[in-house]
Parts: sequence; structure tokens; C-alpha cells
Amino acid sequence: GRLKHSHIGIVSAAFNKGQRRNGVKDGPTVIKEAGLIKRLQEFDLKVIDYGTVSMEKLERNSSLQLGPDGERHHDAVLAYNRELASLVRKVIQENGLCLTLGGDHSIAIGTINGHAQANPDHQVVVLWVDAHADINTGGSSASGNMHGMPVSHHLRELAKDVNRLPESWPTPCMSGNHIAYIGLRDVEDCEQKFLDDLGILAFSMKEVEKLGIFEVINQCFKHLQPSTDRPLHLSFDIDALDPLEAPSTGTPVRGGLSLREGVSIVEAVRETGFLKAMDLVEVNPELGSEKDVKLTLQATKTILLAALAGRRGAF
Ligand code: B3U
Ligand code: MN
Ligand code: MN
Repeated sequence: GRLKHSHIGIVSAAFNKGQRRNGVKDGPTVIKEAGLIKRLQEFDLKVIDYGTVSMEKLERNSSLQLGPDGERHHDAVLAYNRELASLVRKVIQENGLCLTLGGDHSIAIGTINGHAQANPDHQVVVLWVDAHADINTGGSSASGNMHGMPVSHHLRELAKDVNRLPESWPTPCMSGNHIAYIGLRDVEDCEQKFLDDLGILAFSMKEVEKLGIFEVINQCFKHLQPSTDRPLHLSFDIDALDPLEAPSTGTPVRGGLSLREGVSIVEAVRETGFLKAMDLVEVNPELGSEKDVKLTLQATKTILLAALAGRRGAF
């Protein structure tokens, strides 16, 4: 049967050290200020705000602490994510569907780890909707930005290439066949090699164009086989959408998903009945004009309303 949740638990991951633009830490605040919770409540959903995991507690002197392979803020990113993981785990253990608002995409190190920890067999399957594959390791990354590396942290096949905390956190919780991608269009050669070597199912914009969004979605679920034992984690990077739809983000790439395709994806995710956790990341209200920010927030809320309430409609 399908999963039953007692509520939606919102976690605010106000974090920006996975890349170089400060404003992305304000994503959760502006999304909530735009009326998300009230709108969800209008559809009779019980919403609990679990508050913010803040960066403030992280050591101040970690301003540019490089990891062993030149990973920027390596220790701070992992320390933050370890704390985030325990809150995500708590939300799910309290029978909530966990929505985490980012923050940059490095927060998916914590959200997926926390989700896996909360499940009986520590199993999880992931749908990653993004312009980018975010599967770099410290060694393969040209930028050193850890928002380009979250996926590698969870993969058993890449375990030996990932630099962890001394306590060897995070433990890998999935294999290449437990993740699928939609929306890719800015993938580095070494990332493509990881995808190919691990046989990861990945639909770039080229395949979306060729096959159509519904065929792509169906193939993803056929492959991932979400179930009660393999709950679904949706990690949605707002830059998957075309910058015409969602311009206020740090690394926009033209030629992306329409808002309608994004909505179709999350509606299908919801209809599986096995969605247990979702990330919505990389909204940066400091980028673009006032109109750009407004457009981005409308697109964000449209995606979240469809994913969590199964509704289309105005905000
Ligand atoms: N693959 C590049 C670029 C990038 C990844 N994720 C975003 N940008 N948002 C990197 O830096 O790893
Ligand atoms: Mn991303
Ligand atoms: Mn991206």
C-alpha cells in the first residue's frame, strides 16, 4: 500500500557554503514568507514547521577550510549536514513527510542520509531533478564547490573517493541503481563517466525533448521501483527549470524544463504514494531583478503545491 503521513514537516536548511553566493541561505525564509504554509493548509494539510538548521554554530574560522581534495568548506559542509540529517530523520520518524527548503544543493548530503537512517532497512530511492548531475568528488571537481558533489557522498561505488568526517560520516546509503536524473544539461566529462560507469539512469534535456516528459517519468519509476521498503526521496534543484521560469538561482543554464514539465514530474512523484522526503534547493533571492525573484518564488510554490497537495492553481 501507499505511505500515510500524519503531517508535512518543513525543515529550513539556511546554508550557503556549498557554493560562493551568499543569498541562497535566505531561500527558506523567502519561500515561507511567500505564504507556502498557509497555502498548503488551505488544502487541509497539517503542516509543522520544524525550524531552521542554522550555520551560525559552525566554527567561524572555517571561512575557507579546504578538504583533502580542495573541497571548499569541507568540514563545515559535512558538520552542518550531519546536524541537518538528524532533524530530517526526526521528522520522518514522527511520521511526517519531510520537506527541506535550501539552501544550496550540498544540503542533500544531510537530507538523504537522514531519510535513509529513518527507514527500517536504511533504503531509499532518489529522483534527482537538476540541470547538473552533482556527482563530482573532491578529486573530479574543477570548482571545489560541494553543491556539485552531494550524490557521490551516498554512492557505495564511489565510497573510496569521498572524503568524510573523522567519524566516517556520512555512510553511503545507496547504489547507482537507486538514483535517476531528469533535466541534465550541464554535465562535466568526469561526471558523465561516473554516470556511465555506474549505469545510472539519466535523462538529459535531449531525452526529455525526444521521448516526452511522461515517458521519461515512467521509465524513472519503472527503474527505481519505489515501495514501502524503498521510499522515494525527491531532490528538486530549481535550476532544473528553464531560467525564463526560475531566473533567481546561482548557476542558471538555458534550455531547461518548462514549469509545466516540472509540475508533471512532481505530480507523478506524489501519485506513486511513496514520497517520504523532498528537497527544494538553490533559490537565491539576491539574484536578478525584483520581477525575477517574484517569478522564481511563484514557480517554487507551484512545484511545492503540486508535489505536496496535488493541486494546480494560483498563489
Ligand atoms: N558541475 C559543476 C557546476 C555545478 C554543479 N552544480 C551546480 N553547478 N549548481 C561543479 O561545480 O561541480
Ligand atoms: Mn543541484
Ligand atoms: Mn543545478
